[in-house]
Amino acid sequence: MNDLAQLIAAAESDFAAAPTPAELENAKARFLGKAGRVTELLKALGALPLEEKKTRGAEINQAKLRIEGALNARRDALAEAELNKQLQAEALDVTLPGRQRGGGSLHPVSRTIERIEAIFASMGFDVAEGPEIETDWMSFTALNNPENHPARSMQDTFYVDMKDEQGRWLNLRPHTSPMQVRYARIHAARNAGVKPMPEVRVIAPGRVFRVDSDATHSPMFHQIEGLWLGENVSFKDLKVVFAALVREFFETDDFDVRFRPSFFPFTEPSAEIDIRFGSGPLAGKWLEVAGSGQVHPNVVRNFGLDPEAQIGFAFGIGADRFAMLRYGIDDLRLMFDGDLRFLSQFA
Ligand code: 2NL
Repeated sequence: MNDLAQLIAAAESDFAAAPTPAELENAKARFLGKAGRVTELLKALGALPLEEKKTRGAEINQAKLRIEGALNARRDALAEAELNKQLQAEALDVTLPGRQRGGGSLHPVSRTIERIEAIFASMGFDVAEGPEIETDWMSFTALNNPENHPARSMQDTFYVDMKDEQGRWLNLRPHTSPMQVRYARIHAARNAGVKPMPEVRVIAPGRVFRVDSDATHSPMFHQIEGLWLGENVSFKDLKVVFAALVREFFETDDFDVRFRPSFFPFTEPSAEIDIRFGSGPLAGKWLEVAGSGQVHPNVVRNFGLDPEAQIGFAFGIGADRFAMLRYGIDDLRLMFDGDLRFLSQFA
């Protein structure tokens, strides 16, 4: 091997041994720099006779090209290794599942209210929602509660320490009837003089509030009240409507409905509605599921309607109770604890 071949081999092995670009540049300087071995050989040419200078010069230039080639190859290899290292460090695992967003679902009471709304809508009932803070007149007076009625007391009703623009004391509604009063009054005003007066058919679902808290009572619960007024609406219609509700909501034909005499200030006569399933987990037991009655003439008058012309029924059901019966929930408190282990069962 001549000296130039050795030089090339030495450069190639030095370049190959350089682990970083900086060390590669140092190795380059040893061969191609100002005081490098190739440069020294070129400088030495000057001392040679002309003919030798030509051949030797050409040979050195060949060697220089080989060394430069080796240098560039090593540069490329180091750059590629560096790039690969970086790509590896920043690599994305595109097969990694994304972060999941919690699935969210409706609360069993919301589901119950939505289903009951749909059932009543199919029977031509409107759905009316409105204020949870009401006046005494809306919560009690319009509904024929005497001034001294116990339901108005601090023990039963939450009062708000605030008056409205007209200076009337406010309360958290103890039932959704005020919304039906609002609805019926708007209906009466809008249809004043219209003959025959169109029927009122409405349900009012929503939160209601009473001073009551134990295993079976919550200070906040959900009620759905219904109201149907017309020229000739009777208890027979109430029974048909209620049976349709039970049939659709519980998805069974196998039940009985009974009315039991009762008392409410806003209805006369009044009745509790009981149902009894013939099969399933609740079979055989009479269950009290609603209060109801023929709307009291004083209440019809407070709607702005003529009690001689408009007659009908109202009822109130506990939405929480319906949800518990439907889903087999045995503790009311589960409904309002917000425990996801319970709630996710309804997803
Ligand atoms: C109950 C009792 C009832 C009503 C609610 C009502 C509403 C108006 C007029 C007349 Cl606007 N009545 N609602 C009537 C009878 C009973 O609910 O204990 N529900 C769980």
